[in-house]
Order: sequence, then structure tokens, then C-alpha cells
Amino acid sequence: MSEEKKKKKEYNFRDMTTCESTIQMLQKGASEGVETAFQRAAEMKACPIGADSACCKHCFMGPCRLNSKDPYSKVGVCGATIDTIAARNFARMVASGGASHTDHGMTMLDLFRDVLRGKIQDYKITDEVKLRSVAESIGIETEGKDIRAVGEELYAELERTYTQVEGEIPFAKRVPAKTLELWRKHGLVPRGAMREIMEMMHRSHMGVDQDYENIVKQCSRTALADGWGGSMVATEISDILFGTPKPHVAGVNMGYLKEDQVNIIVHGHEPNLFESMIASVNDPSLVEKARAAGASGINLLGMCCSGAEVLGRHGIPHAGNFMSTEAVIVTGAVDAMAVDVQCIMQALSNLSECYGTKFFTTNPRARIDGATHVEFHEHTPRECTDNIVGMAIDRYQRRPARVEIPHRKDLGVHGFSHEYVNYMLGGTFRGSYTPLNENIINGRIRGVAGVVGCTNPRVKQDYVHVELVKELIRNNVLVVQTGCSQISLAKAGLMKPDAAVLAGDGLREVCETVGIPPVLSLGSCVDNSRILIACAEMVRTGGLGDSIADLPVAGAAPEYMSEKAICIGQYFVASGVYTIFGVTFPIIEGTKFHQHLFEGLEKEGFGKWGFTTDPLEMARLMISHIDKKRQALGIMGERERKLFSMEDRRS
Ligand code: NFS
Ligand code: SF4
Repeated sequence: MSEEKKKKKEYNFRDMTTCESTIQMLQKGASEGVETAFQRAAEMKACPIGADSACCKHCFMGPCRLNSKDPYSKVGVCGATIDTIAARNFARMVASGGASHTDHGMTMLDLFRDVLRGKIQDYKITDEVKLRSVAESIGIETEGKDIRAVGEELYAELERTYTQVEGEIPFAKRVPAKTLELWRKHGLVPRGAMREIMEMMHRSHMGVDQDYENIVKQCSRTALADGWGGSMVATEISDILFGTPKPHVAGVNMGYLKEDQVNIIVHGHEPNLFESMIASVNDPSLVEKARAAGASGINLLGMCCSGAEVLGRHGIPHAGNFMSTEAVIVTGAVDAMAVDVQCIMQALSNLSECYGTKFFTTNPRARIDGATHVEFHEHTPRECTDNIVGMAIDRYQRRPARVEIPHRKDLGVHGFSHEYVNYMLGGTFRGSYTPLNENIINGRIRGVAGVVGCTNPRVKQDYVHVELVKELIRNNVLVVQTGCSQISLAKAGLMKPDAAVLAGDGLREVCETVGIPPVLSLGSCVDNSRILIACAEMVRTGGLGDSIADLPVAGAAPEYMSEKAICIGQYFVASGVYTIFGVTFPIIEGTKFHQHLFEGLEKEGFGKWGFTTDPLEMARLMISHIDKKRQALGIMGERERKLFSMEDRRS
């Protein structure tokens, strides 16, 4: 299409997103001749063979592509079948997604070690109680030892999560016995993540593992090294260093940008950058500098996952999820955007230039053409973040005239954690999951659903997340959330306690008694590990079966886009959870590989994968699964039988 035609093409942004602020900015952007991923996705038809995962470029006898319509009619030059090709492609997504989370976790662990040893002064151990409890959870004796000694032992143990050549990773000790036994039987208990990811890459090389079931085993082992390994380390160490989140009211949406202040957005995943930025924007000399430049202050906001972490930990406002990261630049009000790793669209660099926003990369792993690179070092973090604040102040003074800030601000409760769930239901002295389990057993709460993951321009932003969650809570399913999905629901107002009116009677009663919203915000995507811990705790508490696979729970990533999401899905499935994805699934329905992921694994005692793009169908599948588990546990009361009828509810 010619440039001319492209500019004239009109889009109905209301079909692309339900986020009012994003619509407003897409309209502004269109009138100014800039485009975002929404328009690019409309122009870039997804490759149908790639979408089906029916192509292979693992060697140069190919690349080979099979026939999506008749997948068994052809094989690759080497003879690889559709099952091998799709399983190997899937394996590499798991390896890449798992590598991202585990590398992030390792950065946190490096930081923890150097803080412990006094080599880093700008960060400290904030939550000693958590440090001790994490240590105890993996069998470290803490009685009578000082915090540094416990910390050193914890560090040495957790390092094994990545590096150990043989043996089980430390957090395997947190896995319910029956689930662990199943993993052992199938040879799935992870060694160090480095080894698992290496083996996964090896096995998916040309001419190595060509048995889809065997490939899936290593997919599970690699993914478990993320969920119960790298991601769990990222969460636990971040809590120890920066504080375990506690619920508090905090704001989400672009309305938190301030016309008369220097606006700085941190977008990415690793909380160390963000924590240092918090210190910088509160530095009196920098605040004074901003005032001298005519601003009334410095305003810091988060986006994506590190934003979700500081939203939960410190109540720093969050500007929006993944599909709003470009739209927010279009406000013209962002003086600086600092990014680190993961989910940073390359287009942000050019777009920032269009609006005069200063765009900074900070991590040696992630440079972007056109961005200003100010490298972040944990030993001297303020050098990076002070520098960025200074340049943001300069830009404030030269802000373009056409600034437009959407008004919308959405308050909600954020910062739930496994520790807090324990406390809120049981109280300080009898903290436990017993009340949660009891409410599940008596049917007030039908089950628990994790709704997580990205937003994706191939589906209407936020829409699937919100409709799915509304349907779940209406059916008394308590919803826990992480990542970009929780930002979708925060914008929809479901993280306010009064959203309990949207819940079914039973869930509503529990929420009103405890004073919580029916949708709990748990943090970033690595914080999906909080959901694993909660599942393990529910099993340990008793009455809901012996393994995670027995629990009346289900998971979904209805608008996912990243390989990290695939890895998360695989570790939930391997842990025993039915996990449904939306948008698209890289597989051909009806192939043996498909049957294995979507049915076979469950027969072996694991969870299983599901797929649908329709939020109500997704809710229905999750609820029937929850009911199937309730039935097996013998806790299917009259209440559920009645609620189960969708016909009833419709009439
Ligand atoms: Ni999760 Fe975080 Fe968002 Fe998706 Fe990206 S920010 S790690 S991958 S897009 S939820
Ligand atoms: Fe083709 Fe086989 Fe090479 Fe893949 S590994 S590109 S299927 S020849």
C-alpha cells in the first residue's frame, strides 16, 4: 500500500480496544499521522503456516513447511512430521520464555548476594521475616542465627535453582508430595534452569529428539524450572529486598500523568531499576531542579510488569498494560520513558522521537536502535536513574504544545500476596488457608481461577480479560491475577471491594465479610509463582485432595502474546492445572501433539491445555473443570448444581 493510502486508511479504534484512554490516544495519534501496533497488526496478516506452527527452520536443508490443512500429507526434508515440528517449535518457545524469567530471577539473586556481602549499599534487606520464612520453607535451620548467616545459606541454596548439574531444585520442597511424586515418576523434577534450558535447546536441534511425547516431557521440566525455580526466586528475593506486598488502594490509568509535573515512566520487568528510580524522583535536589524548571514536582508511573510490582509494593500509579505502552507516548506528556528488559516494542523508539519523549534503554541485554542508552549498574544505580531524571526535566522545559492527557483514573486494591491471603482469612494468630478451603468446601467459593497474561492487538484489548473475569466471579469463582491482565481488570473497576456486588451470592458473602474485592491483584508475571505457592498451601491445608491436580482451580491467559506466557502455561499444566489460552494456539487441531497437550497429559495425572477465543466459552470450560474436580472431591453441593445450569442463569 502506498504511504498516501496508508495515511488515509481509517480504523475503528473501538473495535481494537475497550480502554478509553487508549482509544483517545489512538485517535490523537491517527490525526497526527502516527501508527501503533494496533494498525500494524491490522496491516500484517499473521502467516497462516506459522500460526499453525507447521513450519521448521531448524536446519538449512529447509526451511520446510507442511500443509496446515492436511498435516500428515507431507514431512520435512529430514522426514520430520508435523508432531515433531510443532513440538520442537513449542519447546523453543518454552525455552525462551523460561530463560527470560529465570535470567530476571538470577539478576535478583545476584543483587541479593551483593547486598548481603555489603558490596552494594543502595539496596537493603527490607523484609527479614520473609527471608527467614523462605529459608525455613526449604529446610534451612534459622533458629538463633543472625540474618546475614541465614541469608548466605539461602543464597547458596537458591543459586542451585540455576546452576546445579544434578538433583532437584530447592523449591521442589514446596511442591505437594503427590504432585512431586508424579514428576519424579516421569523424570520431570528440574535440575538447574541452565541445564534444563540447554537440554531443551539441544533436544530441539535438527535430528535429536523426534518423539513429541518425549519433547513435551522436557518442555515440562524446563517450564517447571521457571515456575518453581527462576520465577519463584524472582518473587521471593524481590519481596525480601523490596518488601512483601500488602493490600492498599492504588491507581491505574493514564489520568495519573500530570500536566504540570515532570512525568517519568518506567516500563519493563526488573524491580531494581524501578526501586532506584523511586529514590531518584524523591531526591530533594532533583525535586528542586524540577521546580526550578517550572514543574510542580516529579511524577513517576509504571507500565507492564515492573509497574505491576511497584503498584503492589508501594502504590506507585500504573499507566497501563502492554498494548497501552505506545498510546501513552502519544499523550506528549511523557518526558522520559526508561525501559529495561522484555515486552518493550521497538516502535517505542521512533514514536518517542515523534513526540520529543526521551527514550532510554538501561540494560546491557536490551539496546534499541535510536534509544539513548544509560546503563544501569546495581553497584551505582543512582548514576543511571538520576541522569535520566535530569534529562526528563530538560525535556519538560521543552514540552511540545500539543499535550493531551486522558482523564481516567481507576482506584483499586492492589498488593495481595500468598502471605496476605493467609493473614486476611485467618488473622495474625491463626493465619492459615483453612477459611479459604472451608469456603470452597461449603461451596460459597466454587473454586479459584488465575487469569493472567498479556494484551495482544489481535484481539480487542482488555475485553476478553474483563468479560471472562466477570463471568467467573458471577459464578462464585474467586479470581487471582498477575501481569497485564490485572491492569485490564483494575481499569474495569473490579479490584474495588464494592465490585463484590458483581459476584455470585456465595463469593459476595465471603468478600463482604473479609472486606476484599472478588478479584485479587498479585503482581507481575514472575509473581505467578505466588499462585503456585497458594495452590500448594491449599493442598497442604487439607480437604481438597492430595495434589494440585485435585484442586478445583483453573487458569487462563486470554490475550497472551509472549513466549513467556507459553512457558507459564506449560508449568501450570505440568503442576496439575487446566490452563486455557485465547487469541491463537501454535498447533494444528487433531494432530497427535495436539491431543497430547489437550487431553493426554490430563490422563497421566497432569493438568491440560485448552483453547478458545470466546470469553464466555472460556469461563464455561473453566467452571465445568472446577465442577468436575468438586465432584471428584465429593463436595458438589446443591448450590453448585443449581449454578451450573447456564440456562437457568440466562433466563
Ligand atoms: Ni507477562 Fe510482563 Fe504484559 Fe505479557 Fe509482557 S508485561 S512478564 S509477557 S505483555 S503480561
Ligand atoms: Fe526441514 Fe527437518 Fe531441517 Fe526442519 S530440521 S528445516 S523439517 S529438514
